[in-house]
Amino acid sequence: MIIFTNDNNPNVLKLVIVSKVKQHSYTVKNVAPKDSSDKLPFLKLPCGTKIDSVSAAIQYLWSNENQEIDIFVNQWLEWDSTQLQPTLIAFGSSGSYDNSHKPKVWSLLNNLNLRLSSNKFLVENDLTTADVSIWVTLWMTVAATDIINKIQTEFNYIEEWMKNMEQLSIVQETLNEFKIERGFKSLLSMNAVSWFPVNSYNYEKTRKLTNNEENQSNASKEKELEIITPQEIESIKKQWDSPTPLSMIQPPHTVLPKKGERNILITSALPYVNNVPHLGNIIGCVLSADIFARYCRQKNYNTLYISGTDEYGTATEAKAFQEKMTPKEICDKYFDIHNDIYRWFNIGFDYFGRTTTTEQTEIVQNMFLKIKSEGYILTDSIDQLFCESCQKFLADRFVEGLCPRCKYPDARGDQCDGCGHLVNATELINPRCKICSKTPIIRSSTQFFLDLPKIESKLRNWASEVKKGWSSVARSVAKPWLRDGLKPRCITRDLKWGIPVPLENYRNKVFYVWFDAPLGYISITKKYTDQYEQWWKPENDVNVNLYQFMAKDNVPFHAIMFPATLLAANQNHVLVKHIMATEYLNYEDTKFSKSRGTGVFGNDAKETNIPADVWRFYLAYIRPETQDSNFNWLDLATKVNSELLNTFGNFVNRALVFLENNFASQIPEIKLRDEDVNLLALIQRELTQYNASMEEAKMRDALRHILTISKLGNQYMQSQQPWVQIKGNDNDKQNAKTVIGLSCNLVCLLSSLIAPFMPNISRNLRSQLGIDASTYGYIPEKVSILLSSGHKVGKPSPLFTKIDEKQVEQLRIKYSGQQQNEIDQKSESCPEHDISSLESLIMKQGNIVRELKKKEPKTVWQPQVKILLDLKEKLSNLQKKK
Ligand code: B3M
Ligand code: ZN
Repeated sequence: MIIFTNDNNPNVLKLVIVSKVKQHSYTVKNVAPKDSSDKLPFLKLPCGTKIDSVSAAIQYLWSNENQEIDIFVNQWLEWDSTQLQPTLIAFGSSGSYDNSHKPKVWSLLNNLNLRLSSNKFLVENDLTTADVSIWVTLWMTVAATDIINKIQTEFNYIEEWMKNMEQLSIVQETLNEFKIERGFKSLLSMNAVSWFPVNSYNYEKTRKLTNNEENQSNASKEKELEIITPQEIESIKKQWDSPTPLSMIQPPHTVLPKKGERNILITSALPYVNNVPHLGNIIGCVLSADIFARYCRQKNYNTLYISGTDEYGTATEAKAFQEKMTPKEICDKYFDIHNDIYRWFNIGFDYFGRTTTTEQTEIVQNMFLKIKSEGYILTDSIDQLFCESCQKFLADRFVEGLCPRCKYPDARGDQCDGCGHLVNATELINPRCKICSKTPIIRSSTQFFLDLPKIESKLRNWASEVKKGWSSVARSVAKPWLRDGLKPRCITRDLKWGIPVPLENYRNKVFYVWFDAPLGYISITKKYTDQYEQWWKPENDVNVNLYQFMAKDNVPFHAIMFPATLLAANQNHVLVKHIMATEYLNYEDTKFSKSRGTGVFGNDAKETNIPADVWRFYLAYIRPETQDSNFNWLDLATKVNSELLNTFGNFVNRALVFLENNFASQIPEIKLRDEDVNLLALIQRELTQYNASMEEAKMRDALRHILTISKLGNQYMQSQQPWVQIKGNDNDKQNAKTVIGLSCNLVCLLSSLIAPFMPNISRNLRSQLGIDASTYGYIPEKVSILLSSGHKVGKPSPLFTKIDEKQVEQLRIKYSGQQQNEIDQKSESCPEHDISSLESLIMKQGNIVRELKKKEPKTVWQPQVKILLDLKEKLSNLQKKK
């Protein structure tokens, strides 16, 4: 385990002390705040997972058996991170103590003292993480003499507890090791990197800074604090009461693009029917596209979301062969499987179709003839592997052999699982037919080619214009294709399962699946509406924006081949503007594998008892947007419990319950004070960034902004304490009204912002809010009043249930697979990184060498020996690394 921290950050002590108490081995690494995109300190587990909430990390390290104790410990940890630390930071992080914060500090200390008056430790009579956490916060940050005096004179229980804590030998040892400077410096270090958005607690101070010339000259101080500008304040004051915001329009039965409006056409890659999709497939395309589509609909854009199954090609034939069914039966079976899974995940396609339709055949054949008439089709004779014993040409997937690059013995005819490179079936060494295991021969036949070199300059011009709208993965995959020049691409095959080539003498050939599949987007749209051409060939003055979601291995086909096809047809088709490609999702640091039973597949998800919305949340949270990411069960539990339950759910529930108990569920009158306006200014920032992220389909970021809004809301309630104010004088009472009215308005905003991610939760929340739950609400640009005073709210109830760590551990075991025993069959793991598969490769290669040596001359077996030696060297390198 590695603990990352910045210099002099006392929070690191919490992690270290708890690690020591629980005897974990760990190392500590120092990083500068500017070099870390994560909050500091954070804990990095051996599996690579980072836990960047100090509270969550120490709980993880402690992992208590007793659930009941956990709840109280949780409360105190939350108290530390949402109250004590922020208050102390506000009190001292500007480099001097600000007395105006003292009353708040006293009141917090008073709570703590009261608690300790009846217990030796915070929870029961045993040391817990709560003691460690709160003690570190207090001891490190409180160096002001008047606080120390106050503790000594008035808060004796705290004093005694602090002494006890300090005398623990582990604590002594850790303090000696770290020598962290107490007081201002600690506060500053925490302030620079802390978990909570500190600006909300500094806003009063910030205002003073902007107004005060003297302070303004102190540039370094200003950098520490985020300044809310007078313009921001002004805008909030203006926009808050502005007339009723727009509402979400229910889309018509058939959505068509309109002139002068924003028209968004969304596709997600069409999954093959040879598999059950796993979580990585789901977030890679259909779910990402769905979140985006839902957002677009909540913006009142004319939005059409199309997908379906990709049913032709050898993937289907291979599966049919394996399952002893006809290709058609396989398609029907797997169409239903995919369809059911996506429905369960609440993927709201406008149409989920298939490619084996008459519409598809017609569109593909016409497209081919049109391209041919435009002069973009070539013929050439190509070599293919032909199995004489099966009497058929072997599709790429029906041959295996030795990879010409890395010598992996079971490379497929299209790609090598050993080195990942594309392979030409005819280049395989010692090829064998997968059906009968005999050695195929090379036979040539005539095929049709798309003349990519001829269309290249048009394609390049188009790409240079639009590729700024592609995700970074998409750009980097497409780049070498455009840079290195294109070659003619074969688009037909000698197979049976496919769309026949519509030319006399060629009727026994079919189109290559990657030629027909992307045209599926168009034919599926035709299934949705016979006016499909309005989307795909819009009138000149109608602007259609095409967004295509996919995993990165599909990028070349969407960035090069499909646009080239459409350009060659010369019919003014809509070309993709936004290629939204994702990297890969790993499962518990390994690959998903159906054959090994590793990972959660679509049909497993519903059996876990975890609601679809929670799956959607977590998958969006870890979406591999810019780099490969990892699914981890413990992380799922932590994120759900801390972010959804303790942050989002807690804020929502607190606000609504308080309203119910104190105002008979009616929104009271809101009279904005400075602190309310400041809060709204911070919310406005998050909302602006949420919108910007969503427009670029950066959902992972957008989700973070939602959570920050609820964090700000929580902190606001915590610092304003409406439960105290409501008992005060008239002025206090009005403050309580404002605080709760405002909070409920934030809840209402959140109900819309969360809807693309968690549609069911959004509906539930909207009915609790007593607002129209038949729509998810319009997503506004500007923060303004959504629930005005007098609005009657419904009955509050908790939105989420806690995910129990024991349950999660069971699920982790359940889906961890039968491990290595299938690895020497066709391995999906990378043999170069895996000792046991390397060993099995070496064994196989050894057999090959021995066989060859029996009957072949040295010139034949020598290269195979070289391969064997290479493999052995790789193995020994790998073993050294371990
Ligand atoms: N069926 C590949 C895949 O599922 C392919 C995508 C087609 S998109 C037109 O990865
Ligand atoms: Zn290879």
